[in-house]
Amino acid sequence: MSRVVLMGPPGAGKGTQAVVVAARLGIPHVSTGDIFRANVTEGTPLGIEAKRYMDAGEYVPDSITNAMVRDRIAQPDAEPGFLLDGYPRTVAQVDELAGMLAEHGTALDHVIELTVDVDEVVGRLLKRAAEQGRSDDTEDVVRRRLEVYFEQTAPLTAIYAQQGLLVQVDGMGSVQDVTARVLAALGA
Ligand code: B4P
Repeated sequence: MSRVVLMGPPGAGKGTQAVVVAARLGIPHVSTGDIFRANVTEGTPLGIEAKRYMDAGEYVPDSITNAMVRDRIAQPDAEPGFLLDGYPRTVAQVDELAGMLAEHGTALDHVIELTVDVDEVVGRLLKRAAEQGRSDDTEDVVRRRLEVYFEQTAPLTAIYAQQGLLVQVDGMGSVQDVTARVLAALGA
């Protein structure tokens, strides 16, 4: 059983690694960013609300995000475990997640933080902007996303370190090299 959180700044490679690692562990990949984007594409009320924040580089409010994750991890496929990609991102989300898991009589097993230089993440996101045109990958929005990350999400690593859950993994280098490091950190 594995309940894993994958953290790191925007562009650290969370989504890229999460797909491969979740498949390898045989657990669902739960990406709050992907769920928001699917709702934006479908034009749901959740998507319309989330898009306002995402396009500005801001976080979607905790109340919306927490309710969405609560529903997702209550699905039967998440019972044996899950890989959370991009959640939690705020202290309130950390507390909410711990509460949700306690209700199921479980807790997190691993928190992996991908560490990458700021210049590298900006370069990766601007490259993706050129290739895929994601509306939150413009230079101004990328800079704002990084500011929000350092203000609101970077402090979470101290919380998980204190709980003895945090393992930092070097996110520089090729996708394959980073995958090997993440799997080694998980003992997989
Ligand atoms: P996310 O979808 O989580 O976006 P992200 O932080 O940019 O990471 P992503 O997974 O897409 O990128 P990756 O690093 O894999 O969030 C988007 C927005 O949703 C947030 O800004 C926020 O508004 C909202 N949101 C999501 N979760 C939320 C929450 N919990 N609370 C509130 N709001 C929330 O990859 C980036 C690029 O790098 C890709 O092009 C990839 O190909 C490339 N890359 C990856 N690894 C590489 C490597 N080793 N070498 C070279 N390139 C690499």
